[in-house]
Amino acid sequence: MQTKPATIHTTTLTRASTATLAAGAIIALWLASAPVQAQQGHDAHHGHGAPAAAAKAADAAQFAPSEGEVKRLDKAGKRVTIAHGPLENLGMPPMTMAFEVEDAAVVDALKVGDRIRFIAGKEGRRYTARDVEVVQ
Ligand SMILES: [Cu+2]
Repeated sequence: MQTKPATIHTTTLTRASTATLAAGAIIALWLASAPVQAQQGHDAHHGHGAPAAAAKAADAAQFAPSEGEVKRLDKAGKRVTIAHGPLENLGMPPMTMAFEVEDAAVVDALKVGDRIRFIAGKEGRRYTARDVEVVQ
């Protein structure tokens, strides 16, 4: 008569471990996809406890602001040429290069020689500057 309850107990244990394994697999998948989400800038909208904290750290590195000096303005092309310092988030050394901005108004708000802080990004083969602000 004691054999039957013992069998049930074992089955329950097995089910519990399977559930734990499944949950682990889901977290592993979520972590694997996190860097992709960070590049697309969607991480800020997620809130998943500990994994979200890890993603937030990745976000900070991805979106660390860079500094530079405005060298050339191209309003029609919505491009700003910047002599930039090291772009740690893109692994790029200091150099002068053109960045695309979202809006011609960003170009309008700048003058050649302005020292700026901005968030450098890369979309495909294009380099972008977001959140551009003049440093006083
Ligand atoms: Cu560069």
